Amino acid sequence: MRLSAVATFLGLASAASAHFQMQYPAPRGPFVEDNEPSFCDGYTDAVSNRTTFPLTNGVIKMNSEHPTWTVGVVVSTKQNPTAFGDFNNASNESQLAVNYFQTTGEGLACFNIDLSKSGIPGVQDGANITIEVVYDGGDGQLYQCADLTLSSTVSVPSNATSSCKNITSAESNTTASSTSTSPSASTSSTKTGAAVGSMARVPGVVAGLLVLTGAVLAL
Ligand SMILES: *[C@@H]1O[C@H](CO)[C@@H](O)[C@H](O)[C@H]1NC(C)=O
Ligand SMILES: *[C@@H]1O[C@H](CO)[C@@H](O)[C@H](O)[C@H]1NC(C)=O
Ligand SMILES: *[C@@H]1O[C@H](CO)[C@@H](O)[C@H](O)[C@H]1NC(C)=O
Ligand SMILES: *[C@@H]1O[C@H](CO)[C@@H](O)[C@H](O)[C@H]1NC(C)=O
Ligand SMILES: *[C@@H]1O[C@H](CO)[C@@H](O)[C@H](O)[C@H]1NC(C)=O
Ligand SMILES: *[C@@H]1O[C@H](CO)[C@@H](O)[C@H](O)[C@H]1NC(C)=O
Ligand SMILES: *[C@@H]1O[C@H](CO)[C@@H](O)[C@H](O)[C@H]1NC(C)=O
Ligand SMILES: [Cu+2]
Repeated sequence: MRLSAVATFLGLASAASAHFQMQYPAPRGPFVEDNEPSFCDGYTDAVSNRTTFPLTNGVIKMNSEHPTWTVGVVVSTKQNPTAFGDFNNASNESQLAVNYFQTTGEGLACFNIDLSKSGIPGVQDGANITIEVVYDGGDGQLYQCADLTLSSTVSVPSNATSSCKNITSAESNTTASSTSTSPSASTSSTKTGAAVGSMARVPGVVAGLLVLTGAVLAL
């Protein structure tokens, strides 16, 4: 009984610690793991220290803690988007700048985002926009936001993309933003695999569990 309680706790702990962190552009505030299933990782309001971000040839850098994941990027042109609906257009459909795509691999990943090709009204040089990265690694949709001022003269700082794996196979999907799909629908089949993967990544925990099992049996 004690063992099953410990196993349950460990299961919850390993699931909760496997999320993603946007590293460039900087999110609204420091990553808060428990809030990531909430709008903008729990940061409800836009910040005033916006990142000046390239209108063309932008890049998102992030760290994935799940082995198989789906990601997409939606855009709000409001000065202070405070809810999911602020990322929708007049037809209440999400304004995609990077269409959802699935990829594999944990660790640092970079992908291109060309906002000038998004076709979203108001996305232009000098505009304040907010991007929301929507990620699903098998334990539900997770969100991080960055408040930006777009510029046609800046480019991505070279240190922003250092040591990340280029996963720009998604690029072919960027222009097809009209075919928006729900990320949860495309990843529901990966949930089991992700859960197995996150346990397999913590041999210390598994070893500890075996030691504990041995201890319980010895009593
Ligand atoms: C804005 O300031 C906050 C608080 O100092 C910081 O956490 C955040 O990273 C900054 N954002 C940018 C884009 O510099
Ligand atoms: C963009 O936002 C900043 C504060 O974050 C504000 O000072 C500035 O006036 C805004 N620019 C536009 C074009 O709305
Ligand atoms: C707009 O879509 C969101 C989901 O993205 C939904 O929650 C909301 O009720 C919709 N609003 C209207 C006015 O249809
Ligand atoms: C890049 O370097 C600048 C300082 O030159 C620093 O403020 C920023 O955090 C760095 N960005 C990354 C993604 O390491
Ligand atoms: C990733 O690869 C694509 C295609 O080779 C290239 O166009 C893009 O600039 C690369 N992005 C980064 C961040 O290195
Ligand atoms: C493009 O997006 C669709 C779903 O919208 C996905 O099934 C497909 O795998 C994606 N292709 C690439 C190359 O990412
Ligand atoms: C909203 O976005 C959808 C999907 O991109 C598009 O088909 C629709 O025309 C847009 N509606 C408006 C009013 O811009
Ligand atoms: Cu997770």
